[in-house]
Amino acid sequence: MPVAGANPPPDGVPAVASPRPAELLDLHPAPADLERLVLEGMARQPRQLPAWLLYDAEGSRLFEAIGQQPEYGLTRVESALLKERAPELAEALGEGIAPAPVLVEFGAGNLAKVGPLLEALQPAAYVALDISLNQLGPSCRALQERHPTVPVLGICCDYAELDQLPSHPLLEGRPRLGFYPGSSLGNFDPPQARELLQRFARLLGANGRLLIGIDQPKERARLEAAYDDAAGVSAAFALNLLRRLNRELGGDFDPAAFSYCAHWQPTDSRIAMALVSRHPQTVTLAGRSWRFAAGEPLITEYSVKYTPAAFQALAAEAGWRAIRRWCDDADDFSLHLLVQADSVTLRPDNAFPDAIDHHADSPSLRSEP
Ligand code: AVI
Repeated sequence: MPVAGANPPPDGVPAVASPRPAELLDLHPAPADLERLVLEGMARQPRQLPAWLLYDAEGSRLFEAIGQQPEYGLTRVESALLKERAPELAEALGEGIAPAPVLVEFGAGNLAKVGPLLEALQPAAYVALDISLNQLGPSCRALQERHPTVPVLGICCDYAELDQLPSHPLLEGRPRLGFYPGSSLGNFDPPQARELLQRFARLLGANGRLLIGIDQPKERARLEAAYDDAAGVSAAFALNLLRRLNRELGGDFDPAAFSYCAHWQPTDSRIAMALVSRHPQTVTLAGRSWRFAAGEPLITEYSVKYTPAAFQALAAEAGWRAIRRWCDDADDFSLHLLVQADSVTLRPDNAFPDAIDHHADSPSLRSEP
């Protein structure tokens, strides 16, 4: 269902900056689905809610603020990689692909990372998938103005549940390249992450490729600080979930009765983020009562960190072949380029199949095949 496009320019004003308005499709889960998912999560032991629920309008704003905290380096490091390496990323991503592809970004958020890639790749269209309609609409319109030659389509949806991309003229008859930045794959447990990568392969179609950002394990103190920053933004982000539940599912959570914590769990190579009940209490949600013991957690998110080898093994289980990796100087974070395992990779002259094998020349950013 189309919900909004950028307003056309007023009469008499030529549309020079943007030849077409960004389009938006709204496939957000219905309130009934939200209630079912929350009830399922509350019945789990420990209680755990889907991470995408964190991203209402306020949650999206707070997540952007997390990206600016000194302790949370992921966003800065990935953005620098994308900016500095855009030409070679685009070349590797689009190598041998014809006609001009559609670039599909999963979990696009505020669309702040894709600019350099759009410039370098010049795809036939850009499709942004995200759960937050509030953020997606203005972000798509702003992006369309900055990149008037690339048609922009926003699709508000839970991309982890999408069986196919909606039919739309921009998506017809074009190869699809995927972009999944931010290490959001880490917010799914490994079996779900494998399924998600398989889903992306189906959504992108035969010969689809995927450029994906993956955060790596590092020292406990750094990780725990990144997910529990001194300014309290990560805590506010998690506590905002309770306000959303109160508002949308008639809950009576008292945010002051929960404390936020983020712990590194080395066995599972993940940060566990939780709201912990400060004392025994009963909460009403979706017309039911839920008892919390003192110290009982409500898991808001996990963030799994993958070494390059662990990620590449997971990708292989999902039918992808990792053909190249870019990382920062400290090797804290990687961008991996994946091709479908049964596809052949063509040299630019399309002469014969080969694995791509480039080497980095920048001292601060590295790449390996
Ligand atoms: C979106 N995602 C990759 C973030 C992460 O790092 O796992 C979510 C986040 N939650 C708290 N801080 C960041």
